Amino acid sequence: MTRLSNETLAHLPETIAKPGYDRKKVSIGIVHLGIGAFHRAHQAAFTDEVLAADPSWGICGVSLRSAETRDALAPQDGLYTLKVQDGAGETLRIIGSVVETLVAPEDPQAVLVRMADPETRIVSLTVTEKGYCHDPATGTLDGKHPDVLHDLQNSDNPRSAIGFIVEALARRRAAGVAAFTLLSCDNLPSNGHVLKRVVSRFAELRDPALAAFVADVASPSTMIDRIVPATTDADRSAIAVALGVDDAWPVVTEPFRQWVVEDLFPLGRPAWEEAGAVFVPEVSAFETMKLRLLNGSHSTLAYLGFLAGAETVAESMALPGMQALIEGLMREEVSSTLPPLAGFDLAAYRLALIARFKNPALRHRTWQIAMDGSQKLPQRLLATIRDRIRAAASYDRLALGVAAWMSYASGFDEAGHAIDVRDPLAGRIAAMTQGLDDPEEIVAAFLSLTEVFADDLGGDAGFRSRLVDSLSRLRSGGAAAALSAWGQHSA
Ligand code: CS2
Repeated sequence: MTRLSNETLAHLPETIAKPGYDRKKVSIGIVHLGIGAFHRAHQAAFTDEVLAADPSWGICGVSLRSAETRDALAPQDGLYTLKVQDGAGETLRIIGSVVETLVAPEDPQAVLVRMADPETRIVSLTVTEKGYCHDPATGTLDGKHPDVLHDLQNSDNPRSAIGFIVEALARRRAAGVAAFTLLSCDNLPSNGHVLKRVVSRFAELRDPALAAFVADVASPSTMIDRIVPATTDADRSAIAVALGVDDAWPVVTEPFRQWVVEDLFPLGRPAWEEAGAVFVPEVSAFETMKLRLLNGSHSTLAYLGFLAGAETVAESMALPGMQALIEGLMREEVSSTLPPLAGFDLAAYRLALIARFKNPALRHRTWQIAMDGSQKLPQRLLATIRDRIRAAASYDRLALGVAAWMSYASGFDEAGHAIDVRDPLAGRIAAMTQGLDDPEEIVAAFLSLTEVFADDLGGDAGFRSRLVDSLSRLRSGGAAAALSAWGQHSA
């Protein structure tokens, strides 16, 4: 079958929405590092909707590792389908905002040239938590990270996002070009501050004069939200039927989307507000709410669901007791820890989250969310637990989520089969827990991971005993039984 491309675009069925601007007039104003499904379903879609007003904000999408996305999108002139679906129906839209795709390991110079180009005014990122080469418990640069060490030695040929950003800024400074705005779109608390902190520290390690230039770079924080499962072959086939042409890398997502951004863009920005983004002076309250309610629940239901045999989030939500557990976790344990958000209806937000998790049209795998737990848990569950301990309040559901992660990350499911654990600490965790059977010993081993728990939680006797209690329940009766006990408890 023919491929989706500029040429075939004109012949697609009428029902499919298409870019409302002339793609030939689009030039690059944004370099995006980490062009995965999330970026393409969220920021690239917002940008697509406002390019007609100003075509100078096209996107150059950079993959920092594999060539897969470029190989799929380049033959399609960067075009791809965005399929939005829930139980009520679906819509298809062709996104045209990505006009160039680069693969960093193949040609780091091409990426640096693009980033140093004066026309590039924003460098945005979705590189996941581990892409920041930081210590998740403190949010500071991990000076011993292999990519950091590599990029300090080879500043001309970096491999990490941080190395690329600092080298591109060095080249702009040398050429007398103003710094671009940095825009972290990852699920980190105060993501703009975290990014600025690691980039500044890296620059300091390179050269103090460069560090002074980097100190002035704008790095607004953002809260970005849309659930985007990995695309499957079944998605590709269904979309090819609807389009009448092949699309090698469509993206499938939910109707909901939210983007709250601090308005700090010295070199300008697209009019994203026209597509529904909200600009605010300070984003952290939104971010804390989203990370603790959405992502904290997501991780909890992913680990428990996976252990109980649920392949997807919707299946996990259907397990007896799960909905009661997640509702209770949000209402009883998380909500009181959130900073006030004037005029915001928290109860409605929680209700909407439950409906989003239950979206029957998305096959969002629990395994996908379970990835990189050591990087995710600090901001999703542990910061909330810290606040609850400080307030002398209970946190049994949150502790069950952390214990479920420990059980999962130890590497074996309830039938004794090996789990494909993807986590930067997977090797260390496996070595540390190998042969251990006693929940007390397993918990003690995990709590020694200071980059995850820091010294305070690692040494908290009450926290330790709750984890031991939850892990013992998970190991003796299984996750399904632990959940249905919660269901009865809350009924
Ligand atoms: C998920 C998030 O994979 C995960 O860890 O919790 O990607 C989640 O779907 C998004 O943050 C939703 O905005």
